[in-house]
Amino acid sequence: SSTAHKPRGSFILFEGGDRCGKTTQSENLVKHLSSKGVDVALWKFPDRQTAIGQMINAYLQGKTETDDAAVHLLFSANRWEKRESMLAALSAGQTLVVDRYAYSGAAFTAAKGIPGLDLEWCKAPDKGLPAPDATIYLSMMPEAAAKRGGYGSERYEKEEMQRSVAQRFQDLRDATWHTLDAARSIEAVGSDVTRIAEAAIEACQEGKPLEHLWL
Ligand code: Z5A
Repeated sequence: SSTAHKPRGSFILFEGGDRCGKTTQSENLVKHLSSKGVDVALWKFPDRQTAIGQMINAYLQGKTETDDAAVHLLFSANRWEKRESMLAALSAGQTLVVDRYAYSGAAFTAAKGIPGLDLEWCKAPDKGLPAPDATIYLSMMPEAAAKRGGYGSERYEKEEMQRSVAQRFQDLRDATWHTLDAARSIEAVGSDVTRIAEAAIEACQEGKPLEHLWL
């Protein structure tokens, strides 16, 4: 009868502009950690499966027009609706590798430059969400990212918007932040990612508490 408490999982977040390699790196990281016996799951925001996520999906695909403030709050609600299962997984010892989160939320809306919707306004609805233990920002010039097969056809996939988003991301840097040069090879970026993730997992095993975002 062991009373040993299983350490919590770590919350490892990928952020960055379009085509910077978040999907590639997050999938590779999950494969690597699984092969080492780490209990790990891959999450992605927006979660397009929920009712709110379907509204976001229609907006991103240009099928609906939604007020910019309203859609910002939908992206935030899409994180809040996942909060309980996120906390449950982490406290059960599962590490979560997450592709985009509230930093994308704030950066994309603030990048639109709409009066009133400044960075502080954009951050407000996400205050208090579970905070990442490590944020891996895949940094890349939008012109270089565009060469990776060109941008897709979704709403924000335009070079000028991506440049503005990159500036807002810089304003959001915090203590969890690790900036990686994402223009390098998949392997070179991946070995930095592995090092950062393993350090974050170890810190959680040693008792690092989960924090609340932007409080
Ligand atoms: N958004 C928002 O407004 N508010 C919010 O709160 C949230 C999001 C959460 C949808 O996001 C949009 O929602 C997004 C932000 C906004 N708009 N934009 N832009 P998404 O995550 O669903 O979509 P995405 O960010 O555009 O993902 P993506 O296009 O799939 O990009 P990626 O995951 O970063 O890249 P990738 O698929 O790994 O790689 C792209 C290509 O490059 C692919 O062919 C790879 O094989 C290749 N690649 C990857 N790494 C390399 C290296 N190192 N060298 C060469 N080639 C590479």
